[in-house]
This record gives sequence, structure tokens and C-alpha cells, in this order.
Amino acid sequence: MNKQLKLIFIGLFSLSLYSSTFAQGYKNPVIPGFYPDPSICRVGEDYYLVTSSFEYFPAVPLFHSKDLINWKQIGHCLTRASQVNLENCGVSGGIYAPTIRYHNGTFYMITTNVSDKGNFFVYTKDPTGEWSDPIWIEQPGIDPSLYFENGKCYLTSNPDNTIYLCEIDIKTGKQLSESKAIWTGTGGRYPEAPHIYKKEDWYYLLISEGGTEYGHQVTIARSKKIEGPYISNPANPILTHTKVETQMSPIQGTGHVDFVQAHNGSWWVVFLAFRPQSGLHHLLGRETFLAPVRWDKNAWPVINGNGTVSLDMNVETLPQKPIDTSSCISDFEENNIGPEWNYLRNPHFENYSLVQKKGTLCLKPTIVSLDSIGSPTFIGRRQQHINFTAKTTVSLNNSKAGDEAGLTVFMSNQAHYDIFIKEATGKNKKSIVLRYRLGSLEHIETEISIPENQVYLQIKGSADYYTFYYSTDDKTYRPIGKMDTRYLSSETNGGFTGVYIGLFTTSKKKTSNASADFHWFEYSPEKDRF
Ligand code: 6LW
Repeated sequence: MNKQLKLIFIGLFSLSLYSSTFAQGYKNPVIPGFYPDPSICRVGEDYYLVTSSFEYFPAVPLFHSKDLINWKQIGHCLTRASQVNLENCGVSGGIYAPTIRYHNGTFYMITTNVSDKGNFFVYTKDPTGEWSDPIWIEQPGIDPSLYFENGKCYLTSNPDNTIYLCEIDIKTGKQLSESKAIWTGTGGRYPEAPHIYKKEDWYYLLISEGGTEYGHQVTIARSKKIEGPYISNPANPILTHTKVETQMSPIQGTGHVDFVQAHNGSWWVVFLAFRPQSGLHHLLGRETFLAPVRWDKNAWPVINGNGTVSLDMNVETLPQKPIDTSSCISDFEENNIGPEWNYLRNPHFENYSLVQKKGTLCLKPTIVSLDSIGSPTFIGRRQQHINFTAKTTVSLNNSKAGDEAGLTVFMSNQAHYDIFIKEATGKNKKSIVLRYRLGSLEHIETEISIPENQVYLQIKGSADYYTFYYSTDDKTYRPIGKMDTRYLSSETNGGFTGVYIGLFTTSKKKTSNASADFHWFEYSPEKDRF
């Protein structure tokens, strides 16, 4: 082999070795849309991540990744009413921040149902299968976390705006030691999201402070003993976008962190943040972001060099295994709907059925409307991109006057925009309606009679507007109104959730025999994934 050829071979070999060991760069958020309060664990070369879910069911979305960047939802941890009672759950009640840990062959997920008995955990050997029924624990506060060491299991949470620690029996949940106050943070409001890690001979206590809005920050303290005293890092906060340098950043509210050491030895954090649009408004909820961590010479963690992050992260990563998330079509031809779909509170399953051969999702209307805090007939998926198109086709059969079925852009029962087909008179006279609900205001923007029983509905989202269209042939889409995004935002409405695009049906009558038949649903990001 001549020398030149040899050099080319060596070059190619090193390149392939490099790309199987490292890659460069990724985009944040790694899980876009309403996926807040992330917690992560590693099992060998597999990574698992959970997020909070509030009033939505099934609860606690569960993701899997091989590279920390590309995440696939593999299910939920709480899939049965016996695990998660959301009956009395108000807006942004229900399931708060979870922690996932893996210990001795078992996965544990601990969280709070603020609308039920508080803190509990579930466990499983197979995270893609069923998780156990809840084991309730005594220590109050939110954001419970588990730390295992030498056959013991420690619990942290934040009653009274203070981080408390106790030992629990991981078989029964019983508290084995008195709850001890171990840190109140550096003075920011709402010290929360505690996690304990051990590295070399230090116990690190990682928390968030400042509240989950624009003042969010991450601080850390350490001690040689698990019960403290914990000494604050002089460089706190270690992650925050509250400073003047990040005032104009498209990412705000960074906080609620969990560490993971990757299988190649590198350290990372997953955390939540949000992306304002249309001025200082965010609609997509708090999303899951990723950043690298290094340990400085004094053994304190440094997040992404200076405690700030960007949408384009130009850093070395694990070898990447991309997953195609560019468009999501549900044809309703499978036995089950995908894990991206959620109901509101505990659903009445008798109102949902799949007619597989025809590829139809049949929804039954009830008198419970989208304005209620009950469980309307609603099934939705998160708006994950600022620019997107959502489309469906629906026919409303056997309907009586006042029955309706369509698409909603849903932030809460007090903030949603609905485009739907309605039975106007009970004599098979249908109309297309665009309606807004904002607090105590309800407004019918447009109502147009149509001769067909089946319509195509489309919503386009952009930074400032949602635009609504209908079609009777899936070719020509007519715009019938547009509405500002900002009125659905978290800043306008409060709460911890983000916008869903939902299929719904409801009736003005106590009993309705109608069936709202949806044949497919398509959600696609416009331009790129943001
Ligand atoms: C969560 C708390 C928080 O339990 O908001 O941002 C609360 N952090 O840690 C609800 O997500």
C-alpha cells in the first residue's frame, strides 16, 4: 500500500472511531413541549427520563434514550386509576415533580399527587411494563427524591420551604428516622427539587430556588455526612438565566435539575426551562433541556462552562442515535393509541373506542364540557413546536341539537380555542364553529352552515397567532379566524402546564347517542422543529 493510501485509511479509521465514541452538538430543548421537572437515571448504556404531568392521564411520561439527546416516549409510569386519582384535581393539581432511580435491578419513581394523599412511589423491574400500586410515604412537601446507599434508602422533599431528609423502608415506605432539616438554600424563594448524589467523599445536595418562573435558579451545597451540615457552593447559582447576559435569551426559567453520569464517564444535567414567544409569553409549558457538566478543581460542578445554556449546544456529546420526530400521524388503525396521547383527569373509557379496520377513533359526547374541571371527552397531545400544523377529519353521527366535535387548542378549562362541527337544529343541519373561552368570556367568532356531515379541520400555530381553517374536501382549506397566542400563555393563565391540541366532543344534552368519528390526526412542525 502506498503511503498516501495508508494515511487515508488511518484517517478514515480514526474518524469512524471518533464518531462511534463522540459526536458534536445538539439542539435544546431535547424534549420540546410540556415535559417539566425532568428526572433521569442510567442503566448501563440506557437512559430513562420522567416528567411531571399534573391533571393529565396517564401520568408521568417515561422516555428512553441511548445518547441523552434523542428521546423516545416508551409509556407512562402511572397508567391505572389505582395508581393515580385525579378526580378532584384542579388545573395544575395532580402529579407534581417525579424522581426516577434504579437500584439493585428495580426502577423506582417517586412523586406527589397534590390532589390526593401526597408523596408516594411505585416500582417495577420492567419500565416498559406495569408499575406497582402506590406506596405512600409520610414526609410531606413536594419534589420527593430517593438516594440509596449501603442498604439504606433516604428520602428528601421540601415541607415548609426547607429541604428535609429522612430514612425510609423501601419495601413498605415506612419512615425509619425523624425528618431532619438539612438546607434552606441561598435565600431564594421556594427551595425545592432536592436530589442527593455522592461523588468521591462528598454528598452533594442539588436544589432549585426562585420559583419556576423567570427567577428560577439552581444551587448546590455539600457535606461529608449525608445529614449535613451542608455548605453552600460559593459559586451559586450554578445554572440561571436571571442575569443581564441572558435577559434576551430565547430560553428562560432554567431550573429543576437532575445529574447523570453517562456511560463514557461524562456528566450531564437535564433541567426545565421555557421559551417565550409573542413578547414575554410562553405556551408550550416548561420543556426538558440538556447541558454538560464538568467538575472544577475544588470538586464543585460547573454547568456548560458558565451556568447558562443555548438552543444550539456546540459541545461534545455521546454518539448520536437520531429518531424521526418530524411529523406525527395517528391513523387509529392500531389496537392502542400512541403514548403521546393524554386524557384529562381519570377518563371515562366507555366514551372512547377504536374501530380498527376502518381506522376510526369514536368519541362519545357527554354533558361535561371543556369548560369543566371534570373529565370531558377529550384526547390530546402536546403542542411541542411554536410553528406547527394540526389537522384532522371528523364526522358527527346520530347527533342532536347542541352536539359538537372537533379540535381544541387547550391550555386549561378557562383558556381554550375550539374549532368544531356542530349539530345546529337536530335535523342534520351542521355548522362549523370557531369559539373562544378566556376566563369568564366566551365568544363565538364564526358559525358557518355546511352541507356535509364530515369536515376537515386545521390549526396553524405561529409565535403570535393560531389560525383556524376548515375544508370539505381536504384540498381547499378556508381560514375562519385567527386568535392571539398570548391569551393562552402561562403568563396570562398561571399554572404549570402547556398547550395541548385535543380532539373533543360534548353535548348540551344529558344523554346523547352521537358518535364523533375521527379518522386520522396529523401534527407536524412547520419549518424546523422549533
Ligand atoms: C415542581 C417544582 C417546580 O414540583 O414546579 O419548577 C413544581 N419546579 O419543583 C411544579 O412543576
